[in-house]
Amino acid sequence: MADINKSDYKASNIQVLEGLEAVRKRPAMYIGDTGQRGLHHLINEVVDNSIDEALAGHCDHIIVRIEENGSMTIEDNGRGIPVDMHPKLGIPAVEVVLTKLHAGGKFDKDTYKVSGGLHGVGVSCVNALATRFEAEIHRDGKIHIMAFERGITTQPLEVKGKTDKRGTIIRFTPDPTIFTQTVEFKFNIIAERMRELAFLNPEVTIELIDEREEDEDLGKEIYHYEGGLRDFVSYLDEARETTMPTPIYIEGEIEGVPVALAMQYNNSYSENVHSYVNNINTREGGTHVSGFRRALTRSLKSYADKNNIIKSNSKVSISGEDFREGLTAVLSVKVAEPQFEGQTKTKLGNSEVQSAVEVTVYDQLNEYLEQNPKIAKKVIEKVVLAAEAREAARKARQLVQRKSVMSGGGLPGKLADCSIKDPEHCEIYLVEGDSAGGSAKMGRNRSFQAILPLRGKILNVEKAKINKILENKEIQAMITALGSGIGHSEEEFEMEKLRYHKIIIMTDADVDGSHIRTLLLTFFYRYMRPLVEAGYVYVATPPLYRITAGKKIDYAWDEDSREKIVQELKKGRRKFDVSRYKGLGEMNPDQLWETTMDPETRTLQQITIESAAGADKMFSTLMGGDVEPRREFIERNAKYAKLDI
Ligand code: 0RA
Repeated sequence: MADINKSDYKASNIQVLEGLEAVRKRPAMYIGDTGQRGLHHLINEVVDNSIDEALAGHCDHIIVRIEENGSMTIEDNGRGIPVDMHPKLGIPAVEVVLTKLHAGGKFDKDTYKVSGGLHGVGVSCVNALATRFEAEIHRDGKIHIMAFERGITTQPLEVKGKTDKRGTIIRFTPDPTIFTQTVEFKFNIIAERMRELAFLNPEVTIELIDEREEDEDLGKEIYHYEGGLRDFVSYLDEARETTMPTPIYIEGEIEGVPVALAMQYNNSYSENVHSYVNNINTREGGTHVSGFRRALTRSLKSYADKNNIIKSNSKVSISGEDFREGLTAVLSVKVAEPQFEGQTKTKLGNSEVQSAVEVTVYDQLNEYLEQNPKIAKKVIEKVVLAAEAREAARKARQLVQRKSVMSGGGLPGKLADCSIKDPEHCEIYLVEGDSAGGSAKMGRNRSFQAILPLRGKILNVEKAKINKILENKEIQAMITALGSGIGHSEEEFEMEKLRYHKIIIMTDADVDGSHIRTLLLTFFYRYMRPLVEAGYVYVATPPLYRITAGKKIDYAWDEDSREKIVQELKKGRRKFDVSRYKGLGEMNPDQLWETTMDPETRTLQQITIESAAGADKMFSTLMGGDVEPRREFIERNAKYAKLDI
């Protein structure tokens, strides 16, 4: 089909429209969902193309701008989308890229396309889901423009003047009839991804600008990290004390699989290994992660054996996880045709990648250990300590179990359990303090709501060892009440034994309350992460104010809504009284039920892990030992009242 006549052209055009129509009909199938996550996915879809240009060595600057009117502009200095005629379809290549499904990537196969990504559907989907979409291409000395509305061409490709620049500018306005929940772009959500991309691609500079923000300093961030993965690891460990002066860096390529890794040990007790395939966060791990783990274990073990570091009289047996306690690592591989598996399609399946990573890491880590004997010794001593603590924890865990068996039925005395037993319909409120616990017990619906009062502050789990954590009374009560056990692995954490599918943290709306909430969230994140991943953890939101006018009672959750209610009452010339709730304990059982516990009227905030790296960062900053980064973090994020973890 070398020659395409007019009717063929039309035919291919109709096909194109049908393709994008499918995207508009079932958007969630293409971008995951049509909520906040899907909305922000549109930006990633465009930026991924600019990053592809960078990976191919043609782009080093990307500007992402949230416009004052809420539209998005993404500008890069890549080659520009090709504008010449597509040999087969007889329409400009740019039109193919912007209107044909799955044509988003490159035409050549040499580059590692990001198109295998979470959804990887290409820019055409963004076009389909935008009320307006414009492409401005600077290429071959000319400015070319083309525009669309909901995927339909409204301005065919035309030349609009000369340029001495090169690159692509995409502007789009998300369609509110598709994104019915929200079309508001959130600076923080975009910032997290752009920072991550800048760490993973040290050759690029990414500017993020929020034109809606009046204060110019607050509305602009520039991400550029020459140290790449090393900088990423240092950033993640910013609030931690590290065991080595700089992260270990390993890089190589085996059988066409480029591997890069930065790692370092710190004095915390948790493992933080983040992995990426073609810039996509593989949260469920996969072959690249198992390759890394095997290399780490083998290399450290053989070094310890060779140098007689592990005392022959040491009775503890060291397991794989001991080598990863207090380890922060970022592993990034590029795979030409990635196979993604798992529940969220974020687990790499390609078997050839395991050995590529294992060989690269094993060889270079051995070399590092030989050259840095002092650090090597420190690391191995740490591993032995981890093994000993794990052994102690196992004993403590047995003790908790035995205790719960001895106390008959196994449930903690303070727990007011619900009467039905089907976990799917059961909720447990973790309530701060005995007095609030009392109100909650009286106010609840006892058929499906259980109450566990927690006294005072629980341990700061970021700083404590697992055996200490398990000795803590409040933690023990929580573990026995929930029934699932603790830990990350399947045999340790038993989801099927979980007794409630809603775990609701209910604390006072004050500083202490938020401290306790963060402590609990840290505990869940570190030791019961499957709960957070399953979306079972919630935070209750009690009101801040009660406004009484005669028999009428209103509640307000913030200053603005209080002001609104007060103004209304003033207009109606009614007498009223505003009182501020100092704590949950001040609410009577009915009020607590009505505002905070009744499924019909309450608002629960579901805790999600939006980005594993971001969440980890937040936890270490909020909970870690260093005061300065914590103060900075809170100041930086103060304007975003809600912390998304
Ligand atoms: C198709 C082919 C080529 C580049 C692009 C698309 C491209 C798309 C976007 C979207 C945003 N920025 C972009 N930059 C490039 C290859 C270009 C060539 O071979 O000259």
